[in-house]
Amino acid sequence: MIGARHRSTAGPAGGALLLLLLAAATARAAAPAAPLNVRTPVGYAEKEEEWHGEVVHLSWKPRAFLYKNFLTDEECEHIKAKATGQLRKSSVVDNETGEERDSEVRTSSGTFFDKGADEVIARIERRVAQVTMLPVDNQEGLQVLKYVDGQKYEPHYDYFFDAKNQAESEGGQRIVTALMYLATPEEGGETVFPDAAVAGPQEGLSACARVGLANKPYKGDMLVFYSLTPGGETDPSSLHASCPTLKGEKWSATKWIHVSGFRTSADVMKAKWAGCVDQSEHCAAWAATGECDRNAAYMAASCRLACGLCTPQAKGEQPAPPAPLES
Ligand SMILES: O=C(O)CCC(=O)C(=O)O
Repeated sequence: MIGARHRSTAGPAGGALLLLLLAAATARAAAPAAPLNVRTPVGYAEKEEEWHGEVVHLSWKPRAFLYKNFLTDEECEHIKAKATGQLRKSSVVDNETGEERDSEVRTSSGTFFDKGADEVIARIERRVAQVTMLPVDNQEGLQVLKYVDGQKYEPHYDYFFDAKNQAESEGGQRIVTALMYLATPEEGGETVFPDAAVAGPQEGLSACARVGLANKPYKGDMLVFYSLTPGGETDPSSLHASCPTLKGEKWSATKWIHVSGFRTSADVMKAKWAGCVDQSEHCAAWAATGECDRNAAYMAASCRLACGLCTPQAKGEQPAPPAPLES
């Protein structure tokens, strides 16, 4: 109705305005799109932990970016060594039940590490949070995968179809995947988006990767892509696969990031740590700079774990009594 009233009162001046607007829209439509595959240096690097380096914008559909040399050689080797010995055949999530099950769609082997499993992993998690601009709280634990001898993961989405995995305590839907490469396979192993709107450069790709947009794994690089559109809808163009690793080894470490805190709600944490929890992800950093003494009352209420005022206990056990506070 509002639109109809506008049209009937437009008159000659309104018509001229309409023509101007149309001309402007046409000019905008004709403007060249920003080029893809350009390496852009980003980052601040003012603090020791801040990452700076080159980011390559790969595509808008899906929204995909490549962070060059995101991990150091030592970090890649550390994760592989830690995972070796606990690798198991990878499973998939059943779209209806949300339960894990075996499938020939995915033939790699892999393992998971809890968040903050060690200092190296915790540092990488903070770096991933920095560049994705989403808190560590929203990340799942680190998934490590190894592919050899033609192993692959056929096209799939990282967003969930079942209700269980989108529950509030699970952080809701997955929004971003941060896929870090821990090795450079000699042949194959590309991450491919068969339904991407643009095709990237094809040189050096295996046959599987010549459909849609592909990224060739290089040790240390991180591929970041979005499962949700900026409007919060699931994005079907994020369909992706790991092409068969034909020669050499492919290793990857994945961070799936949710729209809100993953298994960090107060209830879940309380059950896990029997009340011995930090209320803020900054507690450890505050404690390290002396806030437990300087700001004792606040820290005793909000950062009991980081200030060492209690001991985490398994569910059902009694937490240790808090140490007396210095005034
Ligand atoms: O390893 C890859 O390139 C893709 C891995 C993947 O699709 C996944 O773990 O969801």
